[in-house]
Amino acid sequence: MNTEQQMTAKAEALFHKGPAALTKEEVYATLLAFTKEALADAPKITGDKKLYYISAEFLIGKLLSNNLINLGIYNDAKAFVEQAGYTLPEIEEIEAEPSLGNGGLGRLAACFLDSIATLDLPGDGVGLNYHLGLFRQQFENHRQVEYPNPWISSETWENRTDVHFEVSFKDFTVTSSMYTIDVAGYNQKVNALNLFDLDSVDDSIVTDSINFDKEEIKKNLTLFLYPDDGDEAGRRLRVYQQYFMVSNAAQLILKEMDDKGYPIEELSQHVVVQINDTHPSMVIPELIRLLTARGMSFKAAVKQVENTCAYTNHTILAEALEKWPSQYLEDICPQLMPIIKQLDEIARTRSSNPATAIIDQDGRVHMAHMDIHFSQSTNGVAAIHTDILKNEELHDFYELYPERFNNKTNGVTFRRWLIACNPQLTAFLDRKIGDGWKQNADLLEEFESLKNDAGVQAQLQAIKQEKKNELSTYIYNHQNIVVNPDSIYDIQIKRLHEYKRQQMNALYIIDKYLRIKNGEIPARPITCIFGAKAAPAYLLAKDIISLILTLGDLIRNDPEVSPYLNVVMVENYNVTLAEKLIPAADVSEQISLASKEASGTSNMKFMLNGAVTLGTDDGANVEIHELVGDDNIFIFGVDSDTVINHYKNADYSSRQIYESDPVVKRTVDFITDPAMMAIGDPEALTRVKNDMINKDWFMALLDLHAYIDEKDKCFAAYEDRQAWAEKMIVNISKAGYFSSDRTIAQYNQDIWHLK
Ligand code: 26R
Repeated sequence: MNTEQQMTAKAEALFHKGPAALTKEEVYATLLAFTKEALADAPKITGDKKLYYISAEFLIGKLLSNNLINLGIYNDAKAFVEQAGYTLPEIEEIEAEPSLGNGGLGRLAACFLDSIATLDLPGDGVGLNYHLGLFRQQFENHRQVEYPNPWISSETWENRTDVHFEVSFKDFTVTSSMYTIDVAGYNQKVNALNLFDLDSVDDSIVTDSINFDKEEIKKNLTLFLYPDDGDEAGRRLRVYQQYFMVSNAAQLILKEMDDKGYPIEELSQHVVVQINDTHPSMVIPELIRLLTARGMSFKAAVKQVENTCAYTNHTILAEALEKWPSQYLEDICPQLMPIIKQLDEIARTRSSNPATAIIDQDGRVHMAHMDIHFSQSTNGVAAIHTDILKNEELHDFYELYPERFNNKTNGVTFRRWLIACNPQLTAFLDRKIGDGWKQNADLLEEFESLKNDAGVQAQLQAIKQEKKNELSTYIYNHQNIVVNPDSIYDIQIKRLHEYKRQQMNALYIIDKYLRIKNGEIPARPITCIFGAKAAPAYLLAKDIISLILTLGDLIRNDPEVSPYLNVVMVENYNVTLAEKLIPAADVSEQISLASKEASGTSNMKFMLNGAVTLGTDDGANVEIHELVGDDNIFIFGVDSDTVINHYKNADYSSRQIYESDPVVKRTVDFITDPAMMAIGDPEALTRVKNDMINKDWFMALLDLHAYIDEKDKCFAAYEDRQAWAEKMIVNISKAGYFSSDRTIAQYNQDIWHLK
């Protein structure tokens, strides 16, 4: 029997009918069962040393297509589905997207698992099995409203295991359960993503929207990803989650050491722990605690753990650098405090600089400080970010441990972000340069030699058009908004945060609107597309969503402007939507305030799919800029040194810009124009405007002029269709560097040393 016949046989066994009689749901259930069995039968990746990638987030996205591709049975499944009278995209719609991440950090962890398995490296993910994950976003009256997002059903990729650990909190002890999702590499071998949970967690305690009793830990521990930390109870719940995660991780590590017969004295020879931002940092004292409980001396345990752990920093935003009051730890996991105090003493013997202490004078525990002192490696996620860590944010630590600091520029898996989401471009590349690039992404460079080939240019543009048509249909079907497929698709998709400056994009749109009203008609219609969730407690971020939704409505209802300009915010932006948006983009908006975006990863996905970046010299944009050259990217704005100096000197005044620059003034004032106030939420609009004038912490007004000019230049460049196609080709051909296979090879070479 060939694979397609085996799938048919599976359907017959499950549903007692032939393919033609199957419902969509039955086709999905058949493929899920078939693929899970194939995963269970696939060889496990093994080795003398194993990586544990501990992360509070794994934003894995839907798994069906990804698994079919990596197992090499995509075409068989496609034939099976078509025999049943459906298409694969229709079947994929049945699958619920696991919502186990917020954004970049979680999605990076998912790309990494794919590449770790693909490179045949033994490495498992360890995290939490959030029942409701990140909230589902709905728009109501031009506002974001949050709803629970239950994603676990009987039809799941998860396997419940018989692994259980006891985790003791101050007042009670719980027993965990481990669920495993198989992670297949492109070589058809598998690692695991291990997600811990608590059987007593009760989804029914969620009352209205996403509110729940934060005190009932046994019922709420793994309910949500990062519960709202706007209040004290929310912050404490986060500490409960983090300790639960790392205690399970540490116990799993030691159990697997035991199972393999390795003595714990050899921990660092057989285990490497990558700490993904500071959320898993307590794994350091927890491992030390467990090792000493088994008889190892404190000194030896510290040495083993220090040699085993490595830490990745993903942001320089002060509010994201976790500092837990020691009272929280005393109240939740008091067994760690004596260890953390001793680590603080050791740190103080290594440096007398109070800025590098673990426990500060206010009794707060600085998680990143503990990571840097007690691990082998601290890395940033793009060259400029690592430089800022070394020279500014973590400079005192860099002086203490220069050899520990290193850069690992992020990457993305091309299996999901090209092969799965853009089969048309994949097939075209295969025809033009062969398919070796799927194993060795650097081979995409060969595409560059075709950049002047008119036939290649035309075919590439035809593929882009097809993806734009698909997106336009999707948006119409789901949000009832008509998007002109002949317009330029300008896309900004990422979490809503002031530093990412969606508000500056909105100001461009206002400026364009006013110019069109004034008779300045663009050469071609423009569609500005946004996708973003705002943290439920982040009021200003929600207000910016409100601004964008209001603008969209205003413009669509203005017949003078709507033929030329459209503004669409897609609802409930997630991985699945990103897979539809990215292949359809002409322009990739990467406009963070220089120095603030550690790397960005959508910038890489867009480039790989032939979009041209409009951005600041920030994060990985800097490296994209270097690779594609000035002619194939649109860069604007003040540089990171200028920004850092403004902060140091505290000399930035948005009000000064607002009052002295008439273009800025009329754009900002329009936010509360009567026409806007009549449609939108007047309070939200007023707050956004007032913040821009009086605070503008991320300097949107400083860069607004440069942004408007560069964006207009970019849209004008689009009109030279041949030159634009060349830019697309150069971007695709230089994207190989941003394969997460490259990133993971570097982690392994410099930090992990597996095989
Ligand atoms: C502590 C809490 C408030 C918190 C803050 C920030 C929780 C989670 C975050 C997410 C941060 C750490 C994040 O997602 N950072 C992103 O990591 C990506 C992967 O490295 C980068 O590409 C991206 O630039 C960065 O913002």
